[in-house]
Amino acid sequence: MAETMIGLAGNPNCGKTTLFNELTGSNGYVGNWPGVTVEKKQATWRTDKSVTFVDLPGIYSLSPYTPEEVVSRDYIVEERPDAVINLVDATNLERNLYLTTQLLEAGRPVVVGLNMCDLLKERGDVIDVAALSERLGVPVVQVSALRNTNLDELVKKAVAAGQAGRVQPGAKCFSPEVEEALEKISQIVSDCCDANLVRWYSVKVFERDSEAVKQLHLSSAQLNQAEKVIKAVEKSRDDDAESIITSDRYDWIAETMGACVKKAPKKLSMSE
Ligand code: GDP
Ligand code: K
Ligand code: MG
Repeated sequence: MAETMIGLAGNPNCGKTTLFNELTGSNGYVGNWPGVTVEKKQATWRTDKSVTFVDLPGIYSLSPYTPEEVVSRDYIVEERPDAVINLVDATNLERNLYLTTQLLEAGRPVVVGLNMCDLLKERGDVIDVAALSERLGVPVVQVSALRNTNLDELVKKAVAAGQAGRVQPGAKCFSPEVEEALEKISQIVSDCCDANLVRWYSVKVFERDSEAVKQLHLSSAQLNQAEKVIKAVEKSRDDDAESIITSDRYDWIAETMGACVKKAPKKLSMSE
């Protein structure tokens, strides 16, 4: 079988280390990512040595502000693992999905592992996995890293996604006005990057993410053209481009929570 590289991405405390150790037997090589003191762990799957996992640092976003975020996004966008497993703490789904919406845009096939499903069950909350998968446009598997539940299925889905090499289009999570602006920007960037990264770079250009924009080598005419599109939306929303992107993501996530999560009815305590 061909070698498969799988990146493990997720928020801090979502259970990534527990998953990594369970999958690999923690036989992993531990070192640092080049140029930064951020730990890098990499090891093969116990079940099949042709599958290698890279444990990415815990992050809340793929923005360029911390070494952990930069390491993670450079790894996904530039080193291009075959697939990414996005481990999500299902008991904190709303907060965790913020990173998920960004990973979906990063140009690699994503499979979502809904972790801590044992705790979710205890609470009595129910996530409609099929509806969530439909909305994200990627496979979603309920797992428990701690109890080794469904981990093989999660990895098999990720290996299959990597071998198919089909990249999800990403969630259409922005307001119509922003989507329209991104469409215009995508026409500017599409000649300058891989087809799988057009959505990623369109959002990055809109956010004026200078690290990402640098990689596109746009002409000043192209940059001016993009700037006009961005400024028009900023004027109409009376907000800066980066905040517009963030707030649209959160609106879409709130809608997703409404559509996919049933909270257990609150139990009344004896004193109430
Ligand atoms: P990381 O920061 O993403 O590497 O998270 P860790 O692997 O360190 O896990 C954070 C905490 O969550 C630890 O106390 C784990 O034992 C716990 N944990 C991880 N996965 C699960 C799970 O599936 N169920 C439960 N109940 N706890 C889990
Ligand atoms: K931790
Ligand atoms: Mg960890």
